[in-house]
Amino acid sequence: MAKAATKSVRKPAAGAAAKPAAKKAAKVMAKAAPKATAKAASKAKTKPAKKPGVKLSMLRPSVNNMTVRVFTRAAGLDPAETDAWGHTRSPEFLARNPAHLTPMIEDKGLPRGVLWESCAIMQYLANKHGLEKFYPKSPAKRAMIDSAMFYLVGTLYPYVARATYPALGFPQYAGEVGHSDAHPDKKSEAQKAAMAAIAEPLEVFHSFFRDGKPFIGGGKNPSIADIRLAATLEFLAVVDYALPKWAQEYMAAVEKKLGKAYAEPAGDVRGYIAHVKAQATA
Ligand SMILES: N[C@@H](CCC(=O)N[C@@H](CS)C(=O)NCC(=O)O)C(=O)O
Repeated sequence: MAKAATKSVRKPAAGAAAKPAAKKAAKVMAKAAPKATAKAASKAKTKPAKKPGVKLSMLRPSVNNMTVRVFTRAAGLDPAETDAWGHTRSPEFLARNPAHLTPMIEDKGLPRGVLWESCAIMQYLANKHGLEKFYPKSPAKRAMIDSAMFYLVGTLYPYVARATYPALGFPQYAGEVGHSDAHPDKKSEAQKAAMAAIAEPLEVFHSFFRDGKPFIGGGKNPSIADIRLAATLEFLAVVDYALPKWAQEYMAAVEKKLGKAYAEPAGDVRGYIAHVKAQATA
């Protein structure tokens, strides 16, 4: 999402919808607690300390943000999230982050105190906390993850943005037909061309990067590149893009492996898509 998107669209209702279920779950947990044995309690005490929390500024409907929200949860980094909706161009935000982009993390160890770009954030946090499960250390394996992520951000994502942003109500990038005063037919043509162009890079992720394995990089678990890809594909639901069977199964496999860490942030994106679709048909 770019530019004034934060002003032109409303917040999704997904968070609110998820609350009763969370309350119910908390109740069930509280009921079960007294049954825990002393043995279990002492075991819990010896559990390794939780990794420090990550200060994250984010926008709920965005898949760029969903990427880091999923990763921090899956990695047990306990994100302390601030909703930046409507604040990304405030003088305070711009003073720290002149690119006005989210996701953005704050960390004293960083030369400028903040870091944006979803992939750079995941790489930094994985490096800092030694999370090899998500970002393998071997240079060759790591290079494949990096290549997949650069290819996604540089090639696949612009097509996804041009195909979905008009339906999402997000502004298009300057210099593109969607951003111009062109006739709506021309804009629709451009949107359809972008949608048609998605198939090729998508297939590259399947045939080259996955290469018959469940996940990019060949591991048993989703890597940071898988989180980035699965989150990106979530947006395509807004234009009813017919994902190939492998991609549907792949997204389900990423979600199954990551569980709530994936489902919770995905719920915000899906809730927003349901909201804009309902508005379009109303
Ligand atoms: N390539 C970046 C894209 C970040 C981006 O476009 N962020 C948008 C939300 S999707 C944003 O924060 N826009 C607010 C603004 O520009 O004011 C990433 O992967 O993090």
